[in-house]
Order: sequence, then structure tokens, then C-alpha cells
Amino acid sequence: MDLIPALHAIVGEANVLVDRDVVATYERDWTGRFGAPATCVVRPADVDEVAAVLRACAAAGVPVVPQGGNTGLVGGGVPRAGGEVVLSLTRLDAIGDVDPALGVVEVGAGVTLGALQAAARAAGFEAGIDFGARDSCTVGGMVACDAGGARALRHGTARARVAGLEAVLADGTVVRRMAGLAKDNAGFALGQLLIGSEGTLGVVTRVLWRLVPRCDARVTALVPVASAADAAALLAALRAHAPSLESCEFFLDDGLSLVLDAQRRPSPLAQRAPAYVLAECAARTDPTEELAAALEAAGVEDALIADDSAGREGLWALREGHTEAINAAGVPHKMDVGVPLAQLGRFLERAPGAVAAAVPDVADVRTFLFGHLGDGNVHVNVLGPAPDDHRADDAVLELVLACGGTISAEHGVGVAKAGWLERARGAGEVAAMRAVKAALDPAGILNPGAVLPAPSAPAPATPGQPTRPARE
Ligand code: 2HG
Ligand code: ZN
Repeated sequence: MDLIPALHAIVGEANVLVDRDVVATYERDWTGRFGAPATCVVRPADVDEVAAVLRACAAAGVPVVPQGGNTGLVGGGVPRAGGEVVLSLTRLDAIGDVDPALGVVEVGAGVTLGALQAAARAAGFEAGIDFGARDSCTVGGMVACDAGGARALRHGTARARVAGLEAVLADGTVVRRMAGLAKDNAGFALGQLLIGSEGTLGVVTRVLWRLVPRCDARVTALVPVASAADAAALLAALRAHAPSLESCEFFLDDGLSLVLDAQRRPSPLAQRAPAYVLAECAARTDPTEELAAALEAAGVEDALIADDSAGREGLWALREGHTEAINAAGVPHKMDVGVPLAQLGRFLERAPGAVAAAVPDVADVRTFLFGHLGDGNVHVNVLGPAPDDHRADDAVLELVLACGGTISAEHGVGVAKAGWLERARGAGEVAAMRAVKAALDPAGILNPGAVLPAPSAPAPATPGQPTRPARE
């Protein structure tokens, strides 16, 4: 049977999208940098339909790219070779009742983070994760790429929130561990293997989400700082004096200017500084004094403090507005890296120069640095080079490895960094990953080209002899 009629028989004709204009919205990623034409978009309603779709695609030998809210930034959720089936999970949007004793809720892969947060809050809990794409990104995508966000400092990444998981393997086998048992060491933890595998080992269909207690008393501070060293000292003081610390973010002055222009508003700060730290404390009772004590210990004299939601949102918009403001200015090259805190100053100081040196022929190259200070997670966004010009990306990733960091902290590897995986993780680890992939998906149906570089990629450069890694 041809694939399209087979898919019609599984999900109904209305849920196999072939109209070019409609399919186009699933084919390109949020940055506009990655994408290729899909055969179709298929929208199953439940786990059985997901399994049947995977079996049909495997039988037809057509690769599948799982997709949630399509808010990914590394090309991991959109077609890349052309001709893939996009498997959209957005119809799996059921939210169960919160179990107050276990502090968990069962959510479908297509539930948005915003909907999960609302359900958690209504039951006296919080989701324990938050980031700017909350109204579009979905639970399946968050788990598949082990998303981080602005509260990972306190609550960990998506991995820490998964109490149970259901997924479909490449051959249509459903694996399910949803009882939420605190202790369960009967055999391999397959769910843990799937978290962060970016849809290459299985398709996440349902998650038992571990909630955190709701903290309604929140206070946020925006602190101008002179250097990365001052930012690190402030983080240390916050950790020491404010046990309610939930977020500690940073951005630089050129990013602030871009965001203020994009949002058409004046700076809320009387004095500008080279960099800014945005810190938030959250507790059951007012954490303002804790925060004030930490700021005093760090010698901070000049900070904007907001304890009401409008004021807090205004400060957060300065940090979260970076992604949209940068996208509005061009097609960005996005590197999402992690560096040890001791290396942060060196990395921030050298990254713009490394980028400029890598693309001397590109006029108006601009490098924006911002991110999650508390996690050593820096978002490097470069405007200027053409979308398929990888020299700036390579220079940044080279620098991050020299600083002892990681090429991917929270966005995933996708296709953007697949060519760098072996340099970052070493040949032995990548061979082990390939063995797992071959065992679970021998035909290579699931998200081929994401995470693991194409087997034909050249051997990795040894340190000191950089070569440009192959791209898919
Ligand atoms: C954030 O922290 C997101 O705002 C997006 O992870 C980062 O746009 C980016 O590079
Ligand atoms: Zn981030």
C-alpha cells in the first residue's frame, strides 16, 4: 500500500496534511535557518495511532521527524533531507488530574508548557520549569530534548521532572512506565535513555510530570554589573544568602539596547552597565529580605526590585525578549553552550572576537550573549553570516571546548551541532550512542541526521588541528 493511503486509514484523511501552504509551517524551524520539504504532516490522536504511523512509515522506508510545538532552535524537529514525514504530536493534548499525594500529573506529549503550568497552579503546584516559548512548546519536545529554562537552577532540567514516561519505538513497540514509583530498579531505565535523545530513539507520547510546590511569593531583581567576575560573585552571594533563589540570568548591554528598541520602551535603569543579572527568589513567604541580604552581601547598591507581577514581568521581558528581538533583526546562528563558571569570563570576553575573526569578510557581524548564569549556560546568537555559513558557529564551539564546556546545554544537538558531537563527546561515546541507535532503530527511520552525525562524516579533528565538521 502507498504511504499516504496507509496514513489515511490510520488517522483519517483530515489528519494527513499535504496542502503545500499548510505543510510549509511544519517544514521550517523557528529560526528560519533549518528545514526541507516534507512528504506530509501526520497528526495522530493517541499512542496507538502513533505506533501504527511508525509501522507504516517503516514499511514504506520513509523517515519520520517527530515534532511538537516547532519551537526548537537546532533543526531537530523539521525535515532536513527532504521527503520525511513530519509526525506532529500536538493532538495528544490530554491533561489528567493532579495526584496531590504523589505530586504528579499525567500529560500528553502535545500539552503546551503553558497549559501544564496552569493545571499545576490550579492544584497548588508548579510545573518546575519555565522558558519563553511556554505557550507553544510541548511536553514531548521538552522531554525529548531535555529542555532547561530559567528555573533549572533550582528544579533541574526536564529530566528531573519525569516521574514516568510512555513512548513508541521505531518498530511501533510501545514502552510504558507510568506508575510513578519512587523506587523502581527492575531492569534498564528506558525512559531515561529516551530523555534528551531528540526523537532519534523513540517518540514520547505521554509523561507523568513531577510537580513542585507552588511558591506565590516572588521577588525579582535586575542588577547592573561591571564584569562576568562581578556576576559570578553576585551568584555566589545569592546562593549563600537566598535559599529561595530560583533563577539567575544574565544579558549584556548591546542585547538590552536591541530588546528595548524592539519593545519600543525606554530603559528602566537610570545607569547603563556592561552586563545585567536578573535574579528571582520564590517562596511560600515573602523572600524580599533574603534577596536584599544577598544583594547587600555582594555589595550591590543599585538594583531594580519588583515584587508585583506587572513589575516582574517587565523585568523578565528584558531577558526573554532577546530571542524575538534578535530574530526580528535577521536569521540568527544560535549556539547554546555551557561553560564552567570559572571559565565564563574568559568565554564571554573571547566569543565576539572569535566570531569576528572567523568571518572577516562578513560586514556587520553582531554577537549577542545572554542566558542562564546560574547554569553556566550561554546563548550565543550571531547575526550577519549567511544561514549556511558555519564558520562563526565553529569558532564558538571550538572556544567552548577549549573552555572545558559543552556544545549543547539545553536546546539539544539537532542538526546544527551533529557534526561536532564526536569532537565534544569523543569517538568511544559516539560509537556507544550509535550502537544504541542501531539496536532500537536498525532501519534509521527515526529523525535521521539529528544528534548523530551521518556515518560518512570525516574523522574528528584532533585538538589543535581544527577542521570544519561535516554537516547534514
Ligand atoms: C532562552 O533562554 C531560550 O531565552 C532561547 O533558551 C535562547 O534564543 C536563544 O538563543
Ligand atoms: Zn535558554
